[in-house]
Amino acid sequence: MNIKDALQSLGVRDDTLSGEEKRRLDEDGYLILSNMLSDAQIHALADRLDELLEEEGDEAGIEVHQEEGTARLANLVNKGAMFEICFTHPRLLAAVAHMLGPELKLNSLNSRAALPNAGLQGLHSDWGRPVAPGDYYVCNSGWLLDDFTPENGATRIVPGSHRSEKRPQDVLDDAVATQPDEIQVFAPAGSVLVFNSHLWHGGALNKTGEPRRVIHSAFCRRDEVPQTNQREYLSADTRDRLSDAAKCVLDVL
Ligand SMILES: O=C(O)CCC(=O)C(=O)O
Repeated sequence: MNIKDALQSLGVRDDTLSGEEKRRLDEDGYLILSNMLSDAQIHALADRLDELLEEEGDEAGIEVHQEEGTARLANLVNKGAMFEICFTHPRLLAAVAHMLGPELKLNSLNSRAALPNAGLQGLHSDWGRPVAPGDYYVCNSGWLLDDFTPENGATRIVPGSHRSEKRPQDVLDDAVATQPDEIQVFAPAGSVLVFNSHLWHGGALNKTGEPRRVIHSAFCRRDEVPQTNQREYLSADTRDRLSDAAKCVLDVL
């Protein structure tokens, strides 16, 4: 099975996203997909993340990245069937295919909770160099397990900045400072923020007493080295459970 057949088999069609949604991805570099998770799914995912954080302790997130002031986990592909939706949902994959083209694969599947009074990051793009508009290599999505609010560190972005041919880490004197044209993305739990990873973005300060939790499923072009290479990481249990189409998205078929 090739990736185009896999996307078809997972339900991705030319009209899975509306023309307006595609336009927003092109121009603004992000889109909010509403009602992607039921309450039961949100609770199952959040409970599993709590369990994994407890089990993994100081090692949590170590496969990819650990970050002070956050609780991170990585390689969620292999840590529960409930995470499968984050790399097989047709609306998500349609958005990714619109940004990267159909020759895509999963880059990594991680979670990040901004802890109380922490979580502020510098604005960044997730690629090692500036790119020309339309020539995109990576995109990302945040599966909200908590409402994103003005208080709890909702992701900040600069709309349209994926077309600037500049990376914030190269051109800003202080990438942590609030930029005049930045906004924060507010949406209820169960929504997905899908965005071009060349868009200037970053975590914001969580001013509440509760963690702000999100799962990031990130994608890259199929010919790039992924952040978490499932050819090395995929467990026998996960391989046995996944459909061929899902395995194709992981590039392990
Ligand atoms: O969790 C967020 O709001 C954004 C996280 C992010 O951009 C990152 O970890 O690189």
